[in-house]
Amino acid sequence: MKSTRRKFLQASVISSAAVLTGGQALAGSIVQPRPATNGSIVISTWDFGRAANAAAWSILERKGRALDAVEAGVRVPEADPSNQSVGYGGLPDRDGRVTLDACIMDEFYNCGSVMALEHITHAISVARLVMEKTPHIVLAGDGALQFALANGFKKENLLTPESEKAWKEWLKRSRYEPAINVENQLFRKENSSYPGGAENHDTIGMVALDASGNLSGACTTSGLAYKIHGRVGDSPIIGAGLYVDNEVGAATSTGVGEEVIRIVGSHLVVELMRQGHSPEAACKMAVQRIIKRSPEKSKNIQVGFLALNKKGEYGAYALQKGFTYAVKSSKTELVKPSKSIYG
Ligand code: SD4
Repeated sequence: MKSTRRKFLQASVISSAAVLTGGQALAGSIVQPRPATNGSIVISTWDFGRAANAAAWSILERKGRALDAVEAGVRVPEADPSNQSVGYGGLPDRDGRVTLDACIMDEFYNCGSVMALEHITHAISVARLVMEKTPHIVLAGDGALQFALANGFKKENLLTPESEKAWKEWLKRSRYEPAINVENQLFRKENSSYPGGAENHDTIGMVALDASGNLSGACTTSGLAYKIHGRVGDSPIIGAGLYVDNEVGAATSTGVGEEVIRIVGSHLVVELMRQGHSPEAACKMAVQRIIKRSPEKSKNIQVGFLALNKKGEYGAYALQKGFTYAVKSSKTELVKPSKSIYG
């Protein structure tokens, strides 16, 4: 009787430990707690993140890997011609060329990136191949295109008639005014003819936590409209537009990339979470760092950060009102306005 009860107790210790460890074998009696196996969550930038999250969720709900989920997720806006800041249909540079920036990062600090890639809709999948098939992290320009073509991608024309029309309209004044999603009425009034200006379209950054408790992230964009040919923003730069540290959390950014690069924004957010700050507080502190450097300039540009920690807690913060983000888990599906410093 006694020995049966002991066996039962031993069995329950092992099975509850197995739950805690996600089913992995135990070493001695030390239990390493890991997040519950049903805690998958995906978050992404802007309203259109909702459709992207749905694609990511179809992988996460089957206990798939966060890396696969974020790649599948951001491919949705990449293929959507109505989204003029990502992939196919993205607004071109000032020479009329659509150049894409993207990066991806997994739970082992593996990462891959493409910069100024032309003619390929799914820049994120090329970035993943750079990560998985080369000893490098970044491929840029012609080299990135050659690599994509050598790996079976087909050359496409990414400039849609709508984006070409917007570019031709812009050429009439040719003024470079990178005003992204600034919900500033005065700015809107003064710049109403700036195509692709104060609209709710932007980079997609996505981070996810999977059923095994692992984090990954992806970020993809056509970058700032009418940029100088060859300009690269924060989005494909590991640590700036995206960072994942599987011990702590993951973060991504959107907005004027130059300001994000200067503070290595996404890495900063992750390090602030490591110090114990919540995702929202970490994002706010990164935004404040941008303001500290350029208090006047920061009033007329947009930058937003979005973060997820290892426990599945998330948060965002932006310079300006108007930044939204989408969340999907087994309990929630929503699009939320981010808090902001101004407005
Ligand atoms: C960049 N962060 O290239 C991007 C801009 C963006 O759509 O978010 N654009 O600077």
